[in-house]
Formats: sequence, structure tokens, C-alpha cells
Amino acid sequence: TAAGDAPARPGWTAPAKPASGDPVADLREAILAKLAYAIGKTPETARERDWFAATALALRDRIVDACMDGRSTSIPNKRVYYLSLEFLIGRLLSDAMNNLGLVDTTRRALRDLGIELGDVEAAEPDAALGNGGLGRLAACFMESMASLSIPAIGYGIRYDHGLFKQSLEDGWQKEAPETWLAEGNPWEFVRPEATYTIGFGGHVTMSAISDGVIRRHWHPAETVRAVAHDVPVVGWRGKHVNTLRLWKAEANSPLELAQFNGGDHVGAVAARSKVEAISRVLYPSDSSESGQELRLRQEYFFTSASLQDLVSRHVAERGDLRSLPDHAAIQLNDTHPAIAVPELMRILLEDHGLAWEDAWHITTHTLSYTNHTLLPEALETWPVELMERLLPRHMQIIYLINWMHLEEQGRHGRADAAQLASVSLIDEANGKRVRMGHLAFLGARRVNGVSALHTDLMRSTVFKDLHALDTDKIVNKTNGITFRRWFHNCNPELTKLAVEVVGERVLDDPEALLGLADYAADSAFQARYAAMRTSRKEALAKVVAENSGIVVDPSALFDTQIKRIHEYKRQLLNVIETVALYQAIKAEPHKDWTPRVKIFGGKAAPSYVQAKLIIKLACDVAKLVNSDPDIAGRLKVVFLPNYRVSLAEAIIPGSDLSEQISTAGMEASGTGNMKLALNGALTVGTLDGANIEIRDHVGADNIFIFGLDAAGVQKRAAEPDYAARAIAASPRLSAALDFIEAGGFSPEERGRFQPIVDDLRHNDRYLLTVDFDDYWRVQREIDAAWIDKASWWKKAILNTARMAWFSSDRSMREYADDIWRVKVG
Ligand code: NBG
Repeated sequence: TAAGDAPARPGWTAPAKPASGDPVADLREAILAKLAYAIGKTPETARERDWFAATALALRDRIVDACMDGRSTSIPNKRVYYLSLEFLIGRLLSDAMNNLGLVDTTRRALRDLGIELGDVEAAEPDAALGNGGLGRLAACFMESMASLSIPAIGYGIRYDHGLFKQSLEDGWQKEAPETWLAEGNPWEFVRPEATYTIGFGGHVTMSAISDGVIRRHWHPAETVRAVAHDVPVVGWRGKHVNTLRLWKAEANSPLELAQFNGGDHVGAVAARSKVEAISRVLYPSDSSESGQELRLRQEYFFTSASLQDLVSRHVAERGDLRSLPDHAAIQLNDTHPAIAVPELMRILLEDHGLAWEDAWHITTHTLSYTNHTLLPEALETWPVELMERLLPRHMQIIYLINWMHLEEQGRHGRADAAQLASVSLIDEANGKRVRMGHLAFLGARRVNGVSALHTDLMRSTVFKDLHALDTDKIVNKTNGITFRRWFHNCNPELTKLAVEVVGERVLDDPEALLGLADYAADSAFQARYAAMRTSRKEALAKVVAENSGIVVDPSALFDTQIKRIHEYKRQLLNVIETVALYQAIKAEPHKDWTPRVKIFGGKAAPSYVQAKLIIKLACDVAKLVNSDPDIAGRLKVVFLPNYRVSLAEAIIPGSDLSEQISTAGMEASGTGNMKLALNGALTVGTLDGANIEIRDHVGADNIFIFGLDAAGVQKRAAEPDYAARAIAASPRLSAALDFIEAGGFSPEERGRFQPIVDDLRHNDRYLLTVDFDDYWRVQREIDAAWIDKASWWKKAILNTARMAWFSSDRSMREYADDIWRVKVG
């Protein structure tokens, strides 16, 4: 069959396996068999990594059983195809065990063998095939779709190297390559039979096929093969299994024989390694565009392979491509796969001989597009010259789409030059570039934002003129997180509490969590909730000590900011408030200060100089504050290196306060905000992204809001000298900046942080100075709130209960109903 898919097998039964009637013994034997026959090791010689592989393989068999029992392999009426350049998966073992209902069974099976499950879990490398929120969202969506039995295939790239490893050398970020595949990947199936040819460059020819009808044909100059690697994604209670299909780039021939025979052995393999570079490494840019040719190659590579795959599957199953929109919904995760618009057109026109109008109808009724940022520097555009060289046929199609689109404006009397320029696919102002957001918009049936505010801003800013042409196209789909990973797996103690109070159904229906609210003021329940937090904080304190050498007191308020380091996220606001707090404690050392531990984690893009300097400042502040006897442990600052999914799973349940302090209007949604609030951390945040909806759900009394809102930011940013005036008006901010500028944290290099201070005084694009005083105010309000423990725990419990709505199951239901029109369950 097309692409090597298993045909429907309603009558399939699993091959006989030893079944003693004792599930623990069965799994133990299965693990031992994998260890011997797949890994080639004995229990005596096996390392933790080997036990991990054996356990993963044994569980994978169970997933295959679930997958082949007929439900997942019968042809569904409609499939969702989720195209994403990033899937930030993390570890899969606990996901698989939990969703198969085998956590205890596995623990006991391993214990029989003298192995601790925790050690085996820790031996699994994170699959870090993403940068941050966008990639993690894709992973949450995959898990939720499987749990809701929405037939889906995720498509992405199987990078040899995921996001770089971060270390801190004297507070400076250093990057090292990530090597998750070094010892293989036990979860994946290689599918060499699902291989497609992807072209680049070359030229286009024309031929007349009948009266006046001209066909164009692309003759690529180079080709590379995309080979499928499938990772099964098992849903909750093992009811449904979907596939994450990741493409690996392979050269057509392993080496140029003629060259090799001619004696040029090295040259013969060089071409191969250049071609295969496409799937070598994930670009480490988050919310900023990287612009290199290799990046465009990656985007086209995975988009083309995915479309070829799904088109051939459709043809095999249904015969006629005209029914594609009825049976396939393709979601473009940001503009990275936006080349899908001309690529699907090309496939329909060239490979299947459809007429333009039919091809355009099919395309615009199959594709939808999610926007994840409005930051101008992150909006993808590609130089026309590069597109013409690399994808000449696609550039022609883009020109034709644009011509028809602009003609239509004329017919509707909208021929005003400025307006045409704003809706054109080509940005003429910056040396002719293709606007990928506009391209995705025109090719999509639905375009969505990821929070209510973000969607409103899409309509009123970046997509204003396009929106006016089709006011139904933009819809909102607020992000969500999978509760299986971010609640059940990462916080079994809290899950146990919830199950005891509201019953087992809370595991199947996130909405049931709301029942917890009835216990928010119950002092006995509060005590149990607080005990849960204490034990999570003790565990986190151990992680902190192991990773940073810093000893922290679990009874202090754990104040957490974990996310990519980016100026708009304003880690710097938090650091400068830390400086001001340090100065205040120094000035009044005998005052009754609320003990705090400030925990930071996050990576900076390797080329993002200012972000790296912010990390260094945080580390230098930590060094001075943590060693000052006057502070006496009332303030500790920790920067945890190599923030990643598995570290987040340890930090989140142990956090009391969640820092979500981006400049209003700049964080499209945020999802870390949801994970922390669900686990009962109170949010200190601006009215940005999903923070607004979090406030609406948890209640304004249970969240700490400060600063300008998005409209206020727009207004203030237009005023002259706003930063200088804000600094002049704030003695506290002035003193903190003066101290940093004077080398207070860098006596060995006085001017080290001058670029940071200068930027704040003269530029401050992110309005940090303007929000500073209100941030200080709300932080002191939080200090006071922490003292009243009964009230604090009540707020925390209400947060957990009322975050029910932020489950990605809810998000996926909304996409299914509104965008994909696919049946759930
Ligand atoms: C990010 C936004 C986040 C949002 C995630 C997921 C990009 C381009 N955007 O606010 O910055 O939560 O997407 O939607 O990474």
C-alpha cells in the first residue's frame, strides 16, 4: 500500500506471548527477552541505558498490540495531518507506561530484577526536537489527539541533533551538541518503503497539452530522499495509537562511484554529507527568524515529503483527489510549512493533471494555519531570489496566486496602492521577499491565533488588511497542555489527592478537577495539599543542589521563571527586581523579609548576545547575593543549566510562584504559565497572552497582575523618552541600575553590563522601566500573601481546580469541531 501503511486488519490478533496470568511476571520476562535478544546483554552486564531500551521495547510491543487490534488501522473517514518543524517531546517512557496503565506493573517487574524504575527513566535522553512553546505544543497536541481517538499523523524532521546542551561556565552560556540518537531510539520504526524524492533547484519547462492549456514541469537539479521514521503515540488508557512520522534525509547514492573509483574517496562522500545535512540539526532560534538557505531546505524537505505521503495515501484509499478536503485536514504549525501552499498546488497540477481552479479549491479547503507570534523579527520572509533559485516552480505558483489575489482586489474596488502593497504576497519594501504568513493565510481555510488577546491582535495588526477581505477566516484556539504529562506524570502526589477527593474520573475528564474547588478552604485538605508541595519542594531542592551546588531552604517561597531567554519575556525585569530587593535587605537587614528562592532556567539562542549577557547578569547577581552574610539566606538566586522538558517536570510541581511577565501584547499565549498554575503555583503576570484567560478562570483574587496592558503598551511606546522618564521617577530602579553600572556585580570587569544598562536608559523596547515600580509593588504584596498560609493554599488549590479548561484535550476538541471538522472519538 501507499507509503507502507499497514492495511486494515479487523481480524488481527497479537502473536502468542508467554502469558502466565501474572502481568508483572509477563512484563518481567518480556523485558528480559528484549535485553537478551534485542540488546544482546545479560542482567549482569546491562547498564541503566540497556534496561531503558529493553523496557521501552517491551512496552512498544504493547503499543503495537493496541495499535493493530483494528481500531487504529481501519481506514478512518478523515485524518488530521499536523505539520510541524518542531516536536519538543522530552522523554516517552513514563508517557507510555501511564497511558498503557502499566506504571506499577513496570515498577514491580523491574524491581523483581533488582532495578529501580526511576533510574531507568533517568537513562532516557530527552527528544529535544524543538526550541520552546511551539514545539512543546505540537507534542501536547499529538498526545491529546491520540487520547481523544482523533486519527492523526504528525509530520516533522528526525534531527540527528536536537536543541543544543547548555552549560554555564562562570555564568556564560556554552553550547554543546545534543546527541539523543547516539545509542539508538527504541521507540521508532524505520520505514524505508516510505521514501520520497525531494527536489531542489533546476528549471521549469512548458508544454501545450491541448487547446491553449499549458502544462509546466519542474526539473530539479538535485534530489534527496526523505525516509520515514515512525514513533507510535499511544493515547490515554491505550485506546488509540497515532503516528509521529519524522523524515530523515538520505543521499540517493551513498557515494559517487565514479569519483570513488577515480581515487577521490573523501570527495565521494562529501556530496552525500552535504545532502544529508538537511536533517542534521535543529535550528536553535526561537521567536526569531534565522534566514539561512539550509533552513528553507529543511522546510521544503519535510513539507514535500509529508504532502507526497498523504496524497499517495489518499489516492490509494479513495482514488480521487477531488475528495481530499473531505478526508484530510492539514494543519500548518506556524509558517515553517507554509511552502505547503504552492507544493500542494504543484502536486495537484503537475503530478495529477488537475486544473488550476480545482487545485486551488482543494488546497484552500484542506490547509489551515496557526500563527504563533506577531513579533516582526519572527515573521518569516524569504528573498525572491533565493526562492527562484531553490524552488523555481513554487515561485511561479506564488506569483500566480498573488496575481489572482491582487486582481480580485481590483474587482472589488480595492485598488489603492498602499492597500495592495499590504496584502501582497511579495514585500517590495525590503528587497523583494515572499511573506510566508500571507501565503499561509491565502492558502488556508482557517487561520488561528493561540490565545484570545493574540487572535484579536492578529485581526488588528499584522493581518488587518487580509482579515478585512475575509472576516470569518481568523478564529481563536487558546493553547492547552496535556494533563497526562503535566499533571498525572509529573505530579503523582497531587494527582492522588485529586483522585481521592473527586474520584477516578478526574483521570479521564479534566473538567472533573473543578470539584477540587469545594475543598479549597478546608483546612484538612489544605494541610495535605501543603504536604504535597513540601515534598515536591524537597525534591526540587535536591535537583537544585545537584545541578548548581546551591543549598536552598524548602520552606522559602520558590519563585520560578523558566522559558527561553528573550528580551520580550523580560527575565531582566525579574533580575533587576532581585537587585532592588537585595539592596533593600542590605539597607534594613533586621526587617522581617519573606524568604525567597528565585529560580531561573532557559536557553538563549547561541547568536543572541544580549540574552546571553542577561544570563551572565543573573549568575553574577546569584554569586554575590548567595554569599552575602547580611542576606542570611532570605534571598537565594539560582540559574539552573540546561533547562529542558525533563527538568521542567521536576521544577514545576515544586514552584510556588510562576513568573509570566512579558511585555503585554508580545507573548502570543504561553503554556508554561498553564503548567505552573495547574500544579498550584500562583502567577505573577502581565495582562498578556493566555495570562488573561488564566485570570478569568482562576479569579482575579487568585493571581497577581501588574503593569501596562497591551493597549497601554502601544500608547506608552509612542511617547518620547518613556524610559528616561520612568527611570527618573523611580529611585529604586535608578539605584539598582546605578549599582549594576558601577560594577557592583562585576568588580573584575566594571563595564560588563553596560550594554544592558545603556539599552534600558536609551531604548527599552520592552518597557521594562515603565513596568518596574508596579512589579515591585506586586512582589511585596506577594511577600505578605505568603505569610498567610491558609489564604495562600486556598488560592493555590483554586488554581489547580480551575485550570481544568486549559487541557489540550479542550484545545483539540475545538480544532476538531471548528477547523478540521473531524469526529472526536
Ligand atoms: C510561541 C509563543 C508562545 C506560545 C507558543 C505556542 C513561537 C514562534 N511562538 O507564546 O511565543 O505559547 O508559541 O503557541 O515559538
